[in-house]
Amino acid sequence: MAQFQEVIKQSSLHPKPAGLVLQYGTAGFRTNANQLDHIMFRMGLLATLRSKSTKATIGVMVTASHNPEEDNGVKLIDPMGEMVTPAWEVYATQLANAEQDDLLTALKDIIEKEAINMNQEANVFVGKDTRCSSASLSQAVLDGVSSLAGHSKDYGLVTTPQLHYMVCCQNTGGKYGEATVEGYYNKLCQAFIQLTKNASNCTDDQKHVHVDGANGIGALKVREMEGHLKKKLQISLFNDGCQGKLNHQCGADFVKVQQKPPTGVKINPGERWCSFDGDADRIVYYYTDSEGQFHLLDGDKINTYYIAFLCGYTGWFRLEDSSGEKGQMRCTKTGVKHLHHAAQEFDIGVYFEANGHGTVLFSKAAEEKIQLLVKNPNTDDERKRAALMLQNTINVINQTVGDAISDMLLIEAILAIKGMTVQQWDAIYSDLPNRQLKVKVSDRRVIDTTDAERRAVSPAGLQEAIDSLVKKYRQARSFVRPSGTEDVVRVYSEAETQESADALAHEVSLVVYRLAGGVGDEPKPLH
Ligand code: G16
Repeated sequence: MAQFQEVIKQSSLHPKPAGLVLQYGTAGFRTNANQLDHIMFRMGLLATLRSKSTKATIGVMVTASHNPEEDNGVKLIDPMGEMVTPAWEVYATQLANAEQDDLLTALKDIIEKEAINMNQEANVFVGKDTRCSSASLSQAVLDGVSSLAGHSKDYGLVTTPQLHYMVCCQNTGGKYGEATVEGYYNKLCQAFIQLTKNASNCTDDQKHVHVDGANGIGALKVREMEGHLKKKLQISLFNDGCQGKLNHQCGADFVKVQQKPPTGVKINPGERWCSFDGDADRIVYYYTDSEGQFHLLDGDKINTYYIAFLCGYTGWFRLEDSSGEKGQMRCTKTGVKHLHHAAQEFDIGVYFEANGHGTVLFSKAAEEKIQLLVKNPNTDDERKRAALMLQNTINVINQTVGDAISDMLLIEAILAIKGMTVQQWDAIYSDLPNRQLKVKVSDRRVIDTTDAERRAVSPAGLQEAIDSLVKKYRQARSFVRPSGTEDVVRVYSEAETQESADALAHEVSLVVYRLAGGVGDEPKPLH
């Protein structure tokens, strides 16, 4: 067919290495950048089909997030700014793995299954992170879009959450905001300034935060945003990409997993620090105390802090669910896409992964109720103040996905409003000592889990072995799961002391190594 001639021509410039098979993981395709050119071209094709099918703008972000600089990857964004729906993840894998001669058949298969009208217009927004490989890979996405006669807008260097935001703004006709980077800064920063304007308890010292930008796109974007904050927040930026390597010995993943500050920075007691990851969709906070002890405030601490803050204002609105309960907890498997959907079921859904990826969702009904209270002249002063506080909170938050910049602004605003130090926030509860390790195995898919990845169902004997190891330690738990972004199995353990948590993590790693086909040397003890 004539309409596919351009696809045939262009795809020969982005050929698939024969036999290469890649899976759409937790957050898209991710592997060494050298293997991704054909994937990018094909994701450009798929995004164009998705756009025709939904009659809406679709996003394609070129990034491998927290992975090393040599890797790259792609995340597909659906019309409301959420991750692409699971049925299309399956299409993504099929299209990515079709051999060169079978590409058109795979494409037509999707068109047929989804009954796509090929005369429908298509619009795709494309963004990329700062990796060297991102420029040519995002060009491959654009080639894919144009070969199916789709329209594209290239946002160039943006954070992943910024691209999610643009897609949502575009598809809501501007109701969510203006689909420009400038519009994003204006919306978030104005809301931050409003939120903090009556924060009289806040000292100048408290308006100062230190940011580790992971040598990535987040650093560039914090620099761009600073002016919009009108000196209401002072930001000292480290790992801004001028010298260091992306995610290397720095960034949210390094700080969370290693439980130490980024290498090469000096943290004075009392200073408040945060780290972004490589595409700025995760954030963790930390500080050191007067004894030089490092303290981490991860996604769990941010989650509980948000909930405590919101509960202080939502009491006015009776936003309990139909069973009359005020709050409910839900656990899902790893991946913000799972958390996001669970959170959508609530009036206010707060979700975070411990790695610092999370946000807050407000239902339409909740937002309308809040707006009505703000506008209603009969609302008494106390209620109006609470409603305004919530309205500004909504505007600081990027509801489409976890966003390090937006989360940082909200956390800073809450600290200012409450006149709290990071130490006081940390003191709300104590984490049990814990440890995360990874084990290389020949095929991570041999590990299968259930109960939101808290129990392993295969290989046989693994869960029983974990259970008996856990019994050896006080207050202990341990979980294993295949990574969705790297070729490894992740091991988590916690216990009453750090020594116990470390010993348990090591013993569980050994079991994984032996039962799940470990490769390379056996895991060594941590001490
Ligand atoms: C992606 C997902 C996160 C998830 C992480 C897990 O993060 O977006 O929700 O927590 O993968 O990775 P793994 O399974 O390897 O631990 P990101 O920030 O890398 O896109």
